[in-house]
Amino acid sequence: TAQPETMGDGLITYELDGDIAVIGLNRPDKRNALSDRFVIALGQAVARATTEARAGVIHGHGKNFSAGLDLAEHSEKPLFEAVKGSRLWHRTFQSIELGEIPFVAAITGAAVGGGFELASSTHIRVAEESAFFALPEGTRGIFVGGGGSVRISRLIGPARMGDMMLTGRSVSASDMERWGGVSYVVEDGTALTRAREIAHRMAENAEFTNYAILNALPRIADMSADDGLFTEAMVASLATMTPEAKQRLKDFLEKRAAKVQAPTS
Ligand code: 1HE
Repeated sequence: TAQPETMGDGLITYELDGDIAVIGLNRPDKRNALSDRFVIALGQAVARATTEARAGVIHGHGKNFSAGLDLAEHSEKPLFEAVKGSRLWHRTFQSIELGEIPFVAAITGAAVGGGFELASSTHIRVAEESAFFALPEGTRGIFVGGGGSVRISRLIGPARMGDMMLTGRSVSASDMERWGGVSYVVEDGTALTRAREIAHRMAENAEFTNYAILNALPRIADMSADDGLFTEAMVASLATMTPEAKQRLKDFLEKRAAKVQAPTS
């Protein structure tokens, strides 16, 4: 394991741990509030991880994942700058969601507003018991601008998202799990460790399959059923043609590959 280094004037920590990249949001004094510079640095770290690693983790230094949009910076913005800011977030988060390697978010403390939007662009969310989620845009007189109206809405449903935005209430990790917004709730102090384990596991998959999971699944979800099934047949057949698939299928048939195990918990 290499020592973590910093990127973006210290806003990001970056560590390569075998096949996985661990990206840390590193502005704990402002609860990892996301300025434009911060989002640009995150995008650079994601691009780097994509060339160096087979899976990634995103976590927050300090007690919180992220307090969302940097409200100090946002309040100064003229209209068109706000549009461009939102589109920067869209590009950056899309480079995660529809990228080349899967990411896990390790969520501690607050995942609020844009912080929840960032988490919703990753592929798996691990939250500590004391983590909480909120969309206080209504309270602040603004609106989600980091892709939340699409991603959070699809994850937990527009009615629940609307409730969170209308009431500004905090939702616990266990309620968010029930809503489908997080996949794992873990003991406090263990989210990063669990996220790393999951990332290492994902990194062992065939690269093309991971790529297809990231890029085919959300697109097929947007298609008609008939178009989706046709696309699925094409992607499935392409995957089977890769040398990795041929080797892995052979390994299974010759009893060299791990079997699927019954769940442990
Ligand atoms: C910030 C931000 C921020 C904290 N922008 N500076 N997001 C919000 O509406 C959430 C606003 N933040 C909070 O509700 C709380 O800070 C937390 C629940 C996240 C954490 O509470 P706590 O008690 O640990 O920290 P704190 O004392 O409130 O904040 C510490 C410092 O961080 C303080 O600055 P200081 O100079 O007085 O030390 C805060 O001002 C600063 N800080 N959050 C700027 N968000 C693309 S569109 C997305 C739209 C949104 O994301 S809307 C949601 C915005």
